[in-house]
Amino acid sequence: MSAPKEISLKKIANHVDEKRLWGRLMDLGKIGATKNDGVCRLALTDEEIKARQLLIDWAKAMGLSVYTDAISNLFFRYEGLKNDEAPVVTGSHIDSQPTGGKFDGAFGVVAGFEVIAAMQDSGFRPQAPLEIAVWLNEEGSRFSPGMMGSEAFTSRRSMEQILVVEDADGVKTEDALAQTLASFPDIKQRPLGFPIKTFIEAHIEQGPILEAHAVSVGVVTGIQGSRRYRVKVVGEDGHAGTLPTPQRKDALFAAIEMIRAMRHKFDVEDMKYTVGLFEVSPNVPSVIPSTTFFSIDLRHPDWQTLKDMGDLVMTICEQNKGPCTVTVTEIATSESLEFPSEIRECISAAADEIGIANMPILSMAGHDARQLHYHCPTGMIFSPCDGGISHNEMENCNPSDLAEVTCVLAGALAKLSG
Ligand code: HGY
Ligand code: MN
Ligand code: MN
Repeated sequence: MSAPKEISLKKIANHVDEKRLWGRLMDLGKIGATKNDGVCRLALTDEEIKARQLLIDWAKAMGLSVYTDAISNLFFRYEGLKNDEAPVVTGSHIDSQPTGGKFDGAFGVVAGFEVIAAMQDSGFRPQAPLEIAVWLNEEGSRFSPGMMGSEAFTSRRSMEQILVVEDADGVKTEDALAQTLASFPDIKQRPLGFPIKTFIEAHIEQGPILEAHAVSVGVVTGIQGSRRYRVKVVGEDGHAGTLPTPQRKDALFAAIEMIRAMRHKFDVEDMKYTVGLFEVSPNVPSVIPSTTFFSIDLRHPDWQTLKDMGDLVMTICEQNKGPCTVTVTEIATSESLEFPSEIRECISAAADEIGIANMPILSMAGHDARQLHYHCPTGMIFSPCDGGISHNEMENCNPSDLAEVTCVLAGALAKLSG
């Protein structure tokens, strides 16, 4: 199939098929579907293996070659006219939160398939090869912290550090990973960290801004910083009825004081403070809790503010520990970042050329693009989602918004692939 000399981005975009895009999203959403119309497809589970197989079937039907790597990232390759060049890559993740939606991550992967299908239908063959990446465990809801696939690929976290991580049942990442890789013995493995020309991730905004502006395409300027902690408070088990209050070492009440004190301290503009994971032991009605373990997720667009505030976590926990002991561990630190202006301009120019309204927007959520940013020129394109709702089974999108983002993605990838 030879590429015509010149092809307009509009011609590729005109071959983006909204129904095919939506149909694939719904088919993928059936894998791990919950009764509340959401998705629970945790990393390295049987559901995710089924989802991988679905993508591989799509890829083979489209004549794409399939690759993986030591961390089980998946890559689907559309050959270009110059295959010795580094590929232009798009994609995202297919793992979800336990009460996730059908679009977080999945849209970026399915949009990649739609872009290649539209290029094939329009007769466009890119200069550099084009690949769809599926990064392992972006969410980190089973094996934490997340972004394991993109961090291992970019060497921002070592395989050794990743493989020892255990889930709540004590299953090691190493063992779950081996099981997933063994499910696809015929897929060729490539080394981690191969050169990439450009990476563009399409994703839902997971916030209310695009919807509020009635704009269907967000050209992402960057990603706000985040700091993630785990706090362990240790007191002493005791009898709920007999132990006098002054003698108690109540790890639950100490944790509550810490969490409240931080909530007060972090109540500043644009700061996002979340305690999402909370464990109590022995977690029975008539025993004073001896141990609590909880997460802190702290985010802010301004890195200095986040640095200053995050540095107070340890002090505030110490100040509120009472008769207990407390251990604070920072498990992930991600500085605020700005995507290169030439990538952002390429995306908005593609949108303008195709005739789709777009606006700049900062990402409040974390994405694999954060890691790729340190590996190659990287950018993101956002779609609105209903009410900005995400990490929630109610997550929903408008098919035409997703199609418009996919048109812009196709245009940008065509331009970037030369
Ligand atoms: O937490 C995040 O920002 C991402 O959605 N996992
Ligand atoms: Mn995501
Ligand atoms: Mn998410």
